[in-house]
Amino acid sequence: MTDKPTKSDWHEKAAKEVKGRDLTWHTPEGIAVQPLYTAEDTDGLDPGLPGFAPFTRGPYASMYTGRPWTIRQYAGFSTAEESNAFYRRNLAAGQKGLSVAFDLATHRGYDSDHPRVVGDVGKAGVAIDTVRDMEILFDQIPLDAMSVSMTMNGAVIPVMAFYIVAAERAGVPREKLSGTIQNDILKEFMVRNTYIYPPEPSMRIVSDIIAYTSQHMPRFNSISISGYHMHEAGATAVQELAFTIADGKEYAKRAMEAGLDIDAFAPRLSFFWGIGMNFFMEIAKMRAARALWHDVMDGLGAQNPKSKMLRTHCQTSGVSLQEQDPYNNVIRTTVEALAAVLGGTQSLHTNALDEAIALPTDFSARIARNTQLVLQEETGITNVADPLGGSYYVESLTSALVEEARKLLDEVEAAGGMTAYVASGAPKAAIEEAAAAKQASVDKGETVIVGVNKYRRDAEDDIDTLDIDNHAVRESQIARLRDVRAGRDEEACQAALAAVTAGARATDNLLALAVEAARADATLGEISAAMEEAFGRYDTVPQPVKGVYSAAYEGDDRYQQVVDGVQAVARRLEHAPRILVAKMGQDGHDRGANVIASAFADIGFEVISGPLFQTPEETAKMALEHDVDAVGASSLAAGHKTLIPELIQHLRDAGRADIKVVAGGVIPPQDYEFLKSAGVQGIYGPGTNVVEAAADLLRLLGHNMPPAGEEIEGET
Ligand code: MLC
Ligand code: 5AD
Repeated sequence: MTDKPTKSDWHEKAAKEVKGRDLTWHTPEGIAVQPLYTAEDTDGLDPGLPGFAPFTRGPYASMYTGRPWTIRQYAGFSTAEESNAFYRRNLAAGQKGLSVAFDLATHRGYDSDHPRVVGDVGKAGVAIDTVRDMEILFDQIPLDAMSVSMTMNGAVIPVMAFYIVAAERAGVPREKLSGTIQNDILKEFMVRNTYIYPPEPSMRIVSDIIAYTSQHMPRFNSISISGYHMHEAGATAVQELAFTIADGKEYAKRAMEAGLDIDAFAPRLSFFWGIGMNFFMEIAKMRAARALWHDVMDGLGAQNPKSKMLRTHCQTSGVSLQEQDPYNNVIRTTVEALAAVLGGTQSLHTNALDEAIALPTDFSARIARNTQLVLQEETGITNVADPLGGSYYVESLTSALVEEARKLLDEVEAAGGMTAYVASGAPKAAIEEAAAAKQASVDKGETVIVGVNKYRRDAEDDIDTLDIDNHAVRESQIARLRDVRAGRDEEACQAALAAVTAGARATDNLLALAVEAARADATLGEISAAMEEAFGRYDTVPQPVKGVYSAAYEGDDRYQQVVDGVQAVARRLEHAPRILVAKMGQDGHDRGANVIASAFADIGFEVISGPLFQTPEETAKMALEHDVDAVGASSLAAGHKTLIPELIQHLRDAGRADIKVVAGGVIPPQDYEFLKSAGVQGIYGPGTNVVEAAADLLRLLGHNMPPAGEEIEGET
């Protein structure tokens, strides 16, 4: 009888099979994943049991055997009437919880009639200006039985107030409301960008909400501490874990400093992860998060086990989905949803297949929802709690992530906690660096995306997409605003708004004051402005990272060809070609703009990064001031048809039709002709190779740039 083979026997045999090739996989997290895991790797690792500290294996003992995760699809568009109808259709078809997506005007505290938001009303979410809108949004939906998540951070005070007052008018007292408010401002300053006020008053708003809900709304989760947006911005799993857990710790500490008992609010803190294609990494991330959070809360002195038990929502990754060959997105979302579920999520949103093009249609929303229904009702996955528990690989990876995240958590702690760390700009820069490295790896084909940088089709099929007539939505919102303002007791309303401003200057609970203002029919813009009077509005200028692209492309011929092209154009123009990377409207998704800005700067362009939230007029003015050769407008929130033509008009009016305008981001192919006839000279959708986009811009600037793989025929 031969001896039982050992791990080193395996290594020897495998090495022979692959002729000595190194099989270690170095992940973006800096973890060296081995080609095989055995019991040796989990020696000394004990993940415990589901429902017991440190909850690595899940917050509940029975997990999905007792109750499956909540199918909670994030949705909202157009008017409250249209979104309400969409919600009710979805609930009838098997969705279990609601999740409201607000438009960007609402996020940023502007009523629909504000001149800065003309391109944004009703576009990326539903427009909510008044309690009346909120009542319509939940018409015939029983708020004492339905849990409702609201993704709101900037204008969180008026939105919570409207929700409470709308429920009250429907006969449901606030004590009975169950759901979640996102209320996570730190990640807004890092990656999502829908802040309104400066960091300090913003942090106070978070605490005020935690205080109010812990006192009056026992079933309501006061916050959804979100890693999702970091994930989407390009963060590694370790960054997402560490920064999110550190955010949570910061909120808990603030609430304690405000005099709250940790066990009075901590059981209602909840989390939110983004789930991408790195299957086992994502599962391990969710398990590691629970263990890390347990220890953080333990360290802060929590006694109640529920205070230390991390419950989470997950959303499959938007950036992992592609415009090219979009049915592949169904496959990606299924794999990601499976990871979320095997990681033990409490609630899940699955993205629609048209994610990279537009908001979901009834059709794409159905497929997305059914992805979860099939997992829940056809696969048997729900019959065992934490089915991957004890997997050598998963347990090892979980433990490696805990270890790596702890190092980063220590760094945050050494910097004085997350508010200070965010203010230093360090986490944003680290995430942007990871994003640029990832983009370079995709552009070089090292990271494969099927149908995009490999197996690309010659032609794409058309798919139906949702288009929203934002002019019509804006008109109807303006009419309702007029109605509400005409019907209210103006004196009482102004008094309530003055009380909000006074309370903001003092230390009164802002949500309690806003509930009074909402009862007096103050609008979202008015309540936000009342606080802005005390707090001011916050602005930042993007600072793209440098050198990541050039480093990743060192020695690459095509890259060098484009760099040479830029230099040739520079000789002709007698200056480096100047490009303004612009973000117009209230769309704060700046990953794409930042990646473009850092790559183009590395390639040799002079890049001016415009601030977020510009009007087309402001962008045109900036283009003229800097005398740029081109403007690249990045749009991910559907404002492109309104904002970009307006920009071009302003440039023409100023006699500068020669400035090239190109567009990038989430732009449906159906809109390409419209934009081109409006004067847009290049359109770069998701999946664009950044180096090729630069080559294309050189062509627009009159340079004889050959296609990839060909020699230059002679300089212009
Ligand atoms: C659950 N329960 C169980 C159980 N499982 N009881 C016994 N045995 C089990 N196995 C109980 C729970 O205790 C709870 O009751 C109730 O059932 C509901 O379960 P839950 O786990 O609390 O689920 P849910 O209500 O769905 O809440 C999940 C959550 C919450 C805690 C993660 O915060 C949530 O729903 N978040 C969603 C956030 C969201 O949708 N965000 C969208 C972001 S989109 P009790 O009595 O304890 O309450 C976005 C995009 C963008 O951000 O950028 O715009
Ligand atoms: N409806 C549905 N999904 C949306 N998302 C954003 N806005 C909406 C909306 N109004 C999803 C997309 C996006 C992520 C942030 O949330 O998947 O990538």
